[in-house]
Amino acid sequence: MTRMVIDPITRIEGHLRIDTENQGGEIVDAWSRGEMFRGFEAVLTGRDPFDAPVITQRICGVCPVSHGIASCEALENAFAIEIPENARLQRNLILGANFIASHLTHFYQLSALDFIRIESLLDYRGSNSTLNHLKGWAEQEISSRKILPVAPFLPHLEGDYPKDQKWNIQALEHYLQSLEIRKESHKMAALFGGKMPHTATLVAGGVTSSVQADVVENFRTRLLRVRQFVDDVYLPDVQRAAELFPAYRRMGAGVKSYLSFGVFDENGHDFLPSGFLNEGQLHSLDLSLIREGTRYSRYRDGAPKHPSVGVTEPDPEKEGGYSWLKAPRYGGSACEVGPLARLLIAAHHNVFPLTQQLRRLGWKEAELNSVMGRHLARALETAWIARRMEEWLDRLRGGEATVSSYGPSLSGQGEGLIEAPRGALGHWIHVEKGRIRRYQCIVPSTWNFSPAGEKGDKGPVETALIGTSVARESQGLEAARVVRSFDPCIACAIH
Ligand code: NFE
Repeated sequence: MTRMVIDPITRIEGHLRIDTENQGGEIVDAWSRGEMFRGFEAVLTGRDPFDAPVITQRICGVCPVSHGIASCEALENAFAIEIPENARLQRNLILGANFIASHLTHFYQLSALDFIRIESLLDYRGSNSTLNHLKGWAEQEISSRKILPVAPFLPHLEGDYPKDQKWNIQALEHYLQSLEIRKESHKMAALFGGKMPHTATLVAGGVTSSVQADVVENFRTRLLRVRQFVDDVYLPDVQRAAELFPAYRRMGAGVKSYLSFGVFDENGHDFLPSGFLNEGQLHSLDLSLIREGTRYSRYRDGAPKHPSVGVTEPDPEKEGGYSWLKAPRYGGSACEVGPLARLLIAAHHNVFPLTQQLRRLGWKEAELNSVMGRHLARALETAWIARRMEEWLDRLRGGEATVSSYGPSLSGQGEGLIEAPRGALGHWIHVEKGRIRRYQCIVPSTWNFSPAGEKGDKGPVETALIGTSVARESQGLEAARVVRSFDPCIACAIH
């Protein structure tokens, strides 16, 4: 038995360490360890509740929109505030643009380098000036220090990269192009959000930006360009990666329990619906079944709690505590959340044509529970949302309200449940005498990267790692590929 430690896991958001025990070149046990505590719940306590959407957006620069909307919804739920249709649509558009930016960044900047042979840069003969610049840099590095690769394609673990030169070069070109497209989607979010990454317009009661025809058309033009890239480049690139790495259509299978809170409110129902999918059976959500435990977390112990009564009391030296993440469970089950969960649940609701899409692409549904399955689900979801965004644009009404008025409220309790790019996100607020008495968040990566639960049951990523073959234990590339397929954000997960 050997111990493998990857610390830090790079090309992710936040501070994650993975420990595994390996036997015969295969992972037989795994520990997911979130490494940095910040304490947003403590920051929020005692403050004006209407500051929460501003403060909670600072949990993360990748998915701030989801935190902002979840926080607004928690306040609206606590104080019975209705929002106008224009606000609902603008929130969908800001969030949709953020989903696109997040998913593109995850594939190209964070994950694709796991599947590209960077040395191919030395044979580049094309006219892309940035790639030629990087090639020159790589040649210098090789002659002086004998090392490759070069920034920004770092760090790069040794392993089984493809020999297909066309793929390697094209993927590097797309890496650079995607930065431009990501910028477009950021600008789209800023058109209604005021600025990005942390928007200025999300408030309890709606969105403070009015609907202007030139802004709508500006958004539409950028959306067209983004859609073209997603359909013609991103989705085919994911397909090609899956062809080049067929073993990863089996590797990294997770817990087979999927959770979604539902997202993109279309006047009472969600475009991507909520649900709990367990062993192929879809159940409607019962939020009272959520508990967060801390048995193996660096927090003071106690029975697992519903987030409406949750507490966050750090205990850095706790015996047995190996992560700063808590351990959320739904009805006692560890759940995978994120694009794969959303698409499977949407397919079970018959609102996403998964079977047709998979047939078109040559996939079997059973292959989705894998590293490549998660990448494919993310790309399919991006295309699906981007298409729907045109309809949300069409439904905006100039001259009509975007925010509702409401009187001051001094007490209440509420929850805001939404999907962030990485999965199910919940904010729970308790207000007393005009101040926040308690605030708790359960965040997508907390579900996915959870440490063991009360009974020692492993979290979703820990489960997905077990059974993974590792060719070079000093590198751990295969484990890193499994981990990155979940798109970790440990800044969010610990908050
Ligand atoms: Ni920091 Fe986030 C998303 C949220 S994370 S990126 O998506 O909420 O797990």
